[in-house]
Amino acid sequence: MRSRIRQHRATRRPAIRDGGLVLSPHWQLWIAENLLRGVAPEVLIAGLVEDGVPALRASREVHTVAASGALAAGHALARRARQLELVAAIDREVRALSASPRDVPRIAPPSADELFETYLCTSTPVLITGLMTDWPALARWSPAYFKERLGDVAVVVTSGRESDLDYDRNYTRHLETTTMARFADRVAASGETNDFYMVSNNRNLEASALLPLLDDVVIPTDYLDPDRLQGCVSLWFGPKGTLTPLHHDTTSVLFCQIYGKKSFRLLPPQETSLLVGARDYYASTADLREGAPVKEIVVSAGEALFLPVGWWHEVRSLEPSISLSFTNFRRPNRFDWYKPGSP
Ligand SMILES: O=C(O)CCC(=O)C(=O)O
Repeated sequence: MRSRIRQHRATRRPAIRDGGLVLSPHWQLWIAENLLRGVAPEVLIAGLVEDGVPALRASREVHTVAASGALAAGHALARRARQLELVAAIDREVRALSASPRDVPRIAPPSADELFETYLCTSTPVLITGLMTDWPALARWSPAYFKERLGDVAVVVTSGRESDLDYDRNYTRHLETTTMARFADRVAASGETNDFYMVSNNRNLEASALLPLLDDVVIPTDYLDPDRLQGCVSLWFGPKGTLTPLHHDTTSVLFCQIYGKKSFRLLPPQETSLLVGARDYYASTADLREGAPVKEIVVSAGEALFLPVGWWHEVRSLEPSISLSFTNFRRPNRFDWYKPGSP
């Protein structure tokens, strides 16, 4: 039973005032949290006594917290949290029954119905091979091609990322305007680095100057609505070594790799409670408990990863890389309210 008690180190010993015991707020929180976790009052009283609080006083404190209105309100929320934890646990156990729980299935292009019914509606990531065989971009795109075709175009990139641990969340502090020629040269000349990267948030495809690039792309119109490209397609261009930290989006994404390779680490939305350090849309793989059901996959040029909304993903480029990501699905795809990392 004691193992269910969350151990708090008291910052100071309980203080005695006016002849009555008034425990520090730290201790009161300890009592309240453990009562909400279902620990019996007697166990908490015994814990306090063990720490030197006289038995009568310990009993009075525990029973006062137990009878408080705030705790009654907390009980309903704690019950709801326990239900959600159980839902996550059953989901985890059922997924673990899969013959290869860590794998992302690799399939030939599914019909739109199959993509939406089998993968979107069950929240299952899937790697689609052969979707892009007729894209001219596959044969053409490279840093040299971008320089030659669009060298004079002004682009926005992120730079100076390595001096900031929180570079992705703080991307507005790292904006730099350059030309496509200068950026392509930088990518071609650099070795492995995470210091500069053209990312989705740079919104370069929202300016008309880069739109001719989309002439090299054959939009899979069964899945995506070609009339809703504006604001729904993003360009990622950078050297080997870029790292997009663990985060989730509020849309599903069709991630198309055109040049180079990237590795993905994926964690289902149901496992968000494993990411104790999650803030806003971001978390860190350093937060991941050992044994967390992370899926890993390498996406090579010509392959597309369908990532259902809410899945946490961390993305590392294994080579100089160019990718496009699309969100204009022919199914509702705005889940802006989904913010499990909010305080
Ligand atoms: O390619 C990357 O670095 C990140 C891609 C990503 O996070 C996305 O498309 O949602």
